[in-house]
Amino acid sequence: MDNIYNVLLINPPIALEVYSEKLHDFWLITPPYSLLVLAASIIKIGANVKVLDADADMLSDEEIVSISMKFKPKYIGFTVMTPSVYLVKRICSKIKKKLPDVKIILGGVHATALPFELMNELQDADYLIKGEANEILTKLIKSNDKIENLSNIEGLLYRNQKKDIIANKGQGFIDDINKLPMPAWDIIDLNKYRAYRLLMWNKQYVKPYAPIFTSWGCPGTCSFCSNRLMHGNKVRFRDPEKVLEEIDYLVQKCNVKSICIQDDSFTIKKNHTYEICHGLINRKYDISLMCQSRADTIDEDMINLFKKAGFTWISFGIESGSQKILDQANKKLTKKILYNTVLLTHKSGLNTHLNFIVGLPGENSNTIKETIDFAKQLKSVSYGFSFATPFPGTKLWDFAAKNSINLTTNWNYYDWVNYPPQSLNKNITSSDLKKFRKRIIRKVIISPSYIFRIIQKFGIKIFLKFFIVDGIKVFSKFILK
Ligand code: B12
Ligand code: SF4
Repeated sequence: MDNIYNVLLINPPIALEVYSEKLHDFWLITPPYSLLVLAASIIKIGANVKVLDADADMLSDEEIVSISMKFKPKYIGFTVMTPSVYLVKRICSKIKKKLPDVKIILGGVHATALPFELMNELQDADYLIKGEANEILTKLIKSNDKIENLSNIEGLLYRNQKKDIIANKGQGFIDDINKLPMPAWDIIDLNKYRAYRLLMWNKQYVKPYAPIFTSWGCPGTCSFCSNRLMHGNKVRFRDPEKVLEEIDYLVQKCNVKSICIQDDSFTIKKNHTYEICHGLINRKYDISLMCQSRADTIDEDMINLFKKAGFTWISFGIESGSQKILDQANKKLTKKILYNTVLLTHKSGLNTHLNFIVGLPGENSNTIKETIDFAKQLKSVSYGFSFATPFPGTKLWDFAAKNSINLTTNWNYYDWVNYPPQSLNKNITSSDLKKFRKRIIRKVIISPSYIFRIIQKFGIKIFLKFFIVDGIKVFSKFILK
């Protein structure tokens, strides 16, 4: 490419708005992986890229504008999730006032789910890219913003001279993810990223922290999940050699101490998982590893291999203690499988983090009781209880429309942390849902058996530090209010 364009990719400062400064110190701070993957692709064609992690750096709008002005970008890209729509809108408008010629590009999950609506809502945005954006962004940067070039780029939305929104057909989807370069780890400082302190109480392994992906996509069809919309059902695997090379880079060059394999399920293709685990065993790195798995794709041999390879945690989506709700959510898993897998994981000495969802269609006080009983039976040391949130593009969103459930159009509410939940069950109110969640937490976590388990496993010092000091902060701000 002849011109070297400055491209600024911004991760919006969500944490500051949602969790506040006080709790920022406590939360997971994860590198903006999506932006680093995009950065690597456009660096290859000569772009001069800066990734501004306004989230990790807790930047104010003014600081973001000032950094943008200094960098003099031709393009500024934002990743947009549903609850960050208004935040991105506000920042775009402030940037455009100071830099009227800059071209603003939107991408990410919400941009893919409701592209036309988002371009309408964010009048300061010039472009929007649907789906996996690497190739499309490369074409856009090469297009020189000429309309005749733009009209040929599939998956792109832009504005014509009359400012009408033009939506090209298609959506970005990368068939061979092995062709992508390694994320541009060298353009950020990994020292500022760290794993959830609650999961990594051994200080030595908290940071630097990095997520990696060994595959994109998930064959699952769960009603509450946005991943299918973004990455499709066809799972694409990275060559294990490339994955191990990336881990080598992160450990040897960036001194990373904690890695989360963030695939939707790291265990769906046995050979792939085994090859990576054997590579890790040979390397003997002193790091902490965790991954996410679907309970029906992992067995005792694999769990034992994880243990040998240095994994300390596996995260499972359990969702509910009611088989009826699991079936209705299209989880395609039985409670028996979930129970046996979690048990096997604990037997091997690995810890589990178990995710549950409160308020899925079919929820009532009986199913809540089933969830409480099941969560207790599973005897984990870490649980997450979020509210069922009907994100655009999910089957829950369609369910609400089909059942005439009025959903709010305020995107801030599509966040299971800070706002009252929306009910998907006609006879249950938002305040019932909050009560249900409190009940679950009280019975499962603030219970003598849980406290005993934690002290037995991690000792009284860890219990006091993480579960009393930090726990009270989190509980009082979000969970019990
Ligand atoms: C890591 C992660 C986070 C991290 C950091 C996210 C970040 N900014 O990097 C944290 C913990 C902060 C987070 C928070 C939340 N998350 Co989250 N998260 C993820 C996760 C697990 C991985 C993201 C990732 O790196 N993917 C890998 C990359 C390669 O894919 P990608 O992100 O889709 O990026 C590609 C495209 O989207 C596009 N793209 C992305 N950004 C941009 C920007 C531009 C300019 C362009 C052109 C293109 C583009 O190109 C990329 C490369 O091809 C995904 C699940 C998943 N598997 O993707 C959920 C996911 C994105 N999160 C989700 C949710 C629900 C949330 C929360 C709402 C949870 C909550 N608290 O209620 C919050 C939202 C915070 C907020 N207020 O905006 C949903 C999205 C729902 C939605 N419609 O918004 C997902 C899809 C999970 C799911 N199974 O449904 N999340
Ligand atoms: S919830 Fe997990 S298993 Fe279900 S579709 Fe999403 S990523 Fe796949």
